[in-house]
Amino acid sequence: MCGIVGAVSQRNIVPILVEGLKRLEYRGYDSCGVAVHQDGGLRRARSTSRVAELQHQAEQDGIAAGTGIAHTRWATHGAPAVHNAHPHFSAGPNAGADAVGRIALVHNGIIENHDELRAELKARGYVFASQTDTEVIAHLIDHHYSGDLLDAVQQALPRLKGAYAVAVFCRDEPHRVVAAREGSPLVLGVGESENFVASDAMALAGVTDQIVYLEEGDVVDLQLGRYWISRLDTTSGRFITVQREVKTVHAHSGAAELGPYRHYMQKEIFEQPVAIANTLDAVTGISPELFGDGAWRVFKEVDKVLILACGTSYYSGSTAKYWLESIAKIPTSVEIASEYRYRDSVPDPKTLVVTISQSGETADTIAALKHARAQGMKHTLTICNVSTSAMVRECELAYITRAGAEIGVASTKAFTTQLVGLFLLTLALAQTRGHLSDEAEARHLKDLRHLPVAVQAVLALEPQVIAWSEEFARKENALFLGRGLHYPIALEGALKLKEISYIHAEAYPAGELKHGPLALVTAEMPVVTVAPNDALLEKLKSNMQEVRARGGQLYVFADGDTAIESEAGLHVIRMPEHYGALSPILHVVPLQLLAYHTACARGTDVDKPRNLAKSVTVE
Ligand code: HGA
Repeated sequence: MCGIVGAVSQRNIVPILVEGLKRLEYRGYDSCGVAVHQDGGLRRARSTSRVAELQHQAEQDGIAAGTGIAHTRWATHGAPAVHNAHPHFSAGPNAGADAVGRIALVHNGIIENHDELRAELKARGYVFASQTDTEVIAHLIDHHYSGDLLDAVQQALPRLKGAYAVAVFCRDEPHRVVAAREGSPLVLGVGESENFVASDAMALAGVTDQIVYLEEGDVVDLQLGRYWISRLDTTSGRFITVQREVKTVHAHSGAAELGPYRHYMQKEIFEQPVAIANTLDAVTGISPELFGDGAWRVFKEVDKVLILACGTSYYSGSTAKYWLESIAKIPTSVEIASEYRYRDSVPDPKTLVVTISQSGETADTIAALKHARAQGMKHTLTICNVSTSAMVRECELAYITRAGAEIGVASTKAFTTQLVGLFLLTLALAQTRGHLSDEAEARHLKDLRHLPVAVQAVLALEPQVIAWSEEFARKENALFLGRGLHYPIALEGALKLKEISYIHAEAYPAGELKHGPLALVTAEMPVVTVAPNDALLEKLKSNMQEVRARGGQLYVFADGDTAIESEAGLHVIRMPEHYGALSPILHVVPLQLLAYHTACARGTDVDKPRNLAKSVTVE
């Protein structure tokens, strides 16, 4: 979600800005824009269409210059409309209706005190052209401007409450962009006699690999071939210059090739064997050190696990709870990050706080992590797919999944590799706590190593799933059932279906059926059932009977040896093998395929489902 790219150069940077936006496009957005310093003033193009259309518009209007900023917006305040798209301009209270503007600004995040600031600025004579919270920042900087943009930004920022990454330039200073972050990601890209900012290093792939990860509260002043980073020193109340390490980052391009696939989501589902193999690549045995230096000491100190996550990551955490309690015998709770961060909870310093995030930039999860730490829980670990992300930098320990760039908004390979990371965590905690014999370790490792082959065999079920998806595409509702370890898999299957096909889907632990949702079951209701051959199989079969007795249509993903056979109203796809504790990693794959092919049959925008965005960097 939300992309920022900015540059100060001597060459025309519009192609770089547009290309940067394209690399971030997969994250989802509803409008986009670019502004440059040209012919002594500010010029911009904005669109509620795709970045390609913005590019066309900018070319047609002859927008070309060496200093500029660009943005993809995912609206939080104000409708997705051209007048709300960034960059926003401020022209000062007495500029008059024809004034072209003095300050240009793009923003990711949310300004919580925008109402108060808007009232204040209106009273000073500022006229608002949008309904966004962002516009107050542009006017506020304009209000403080008296010839030095950095100074104006530094004066304005302490007035803002909420989260932001901003990039701004001024009509009166042609070769300067000032950017700042607090709660939203931002990097500085250092080039040869030119400098860049972006909300993700991926936007600068091919432009520069010299990256500074700006820290919370950093303000960067970019000029031609020079930059300074400053931050507020709370003791003196002044901004002081700080040094940050420049890292060489080989950021992958977001524009990965689709190859033979129709959509990135399909490609990513099929990449899972490789993603899992890569995630396990460095694992030669189980040890706490897989999670970083000092992990053994931390694992010895903790006697509880608290998992914090959102969306699909919450379901990988929910699956891990079953593993952690049954294998590592450690009490585990899983909380939705946006709930945990605001509720009164009972902190326990002997808790290992585990955050899960594909991007490592999920705003709610980062805030929940900080909340846990502020409550005295200092032991933190993240399972994350981006080694350079804020989450990895914030946590004491980490396991980096190697899923590669995930472009489709609906997460697939990030989920299964998270499960691999969480299973390794379970084994490492079990070992530290004396619950992992050498024999059990060897058995689990063997199963883990065989996983890519096992997932490949499940992917071969695609033609059978396609046949079902034709039926599903005609439905408006679906129920998903699972039990135990596979209940979170049912939840994930329902989430996938609703995200991309827009079919209303609910998941229940199968034993709950008779306590309410059975009332929904008719011949029109497809009931997807995850049926591994585990200790709960007989119970699950009884739950399936409850559905059959009410005329419901069952679609069952059954392990080979479950003796569940197809009959009228009972459709079965047989899974190639039963996989014990790791079975959820196999069982989620056909559910991903079902959602994908159902969405294709309904003709939705699979990789960019409506209203959703990738890496949710706003609260
Ligand atoms: N709150 C601002 C910016 C939202 C955002 O980060 N978009 O990418 C708005 O609604 O415009």
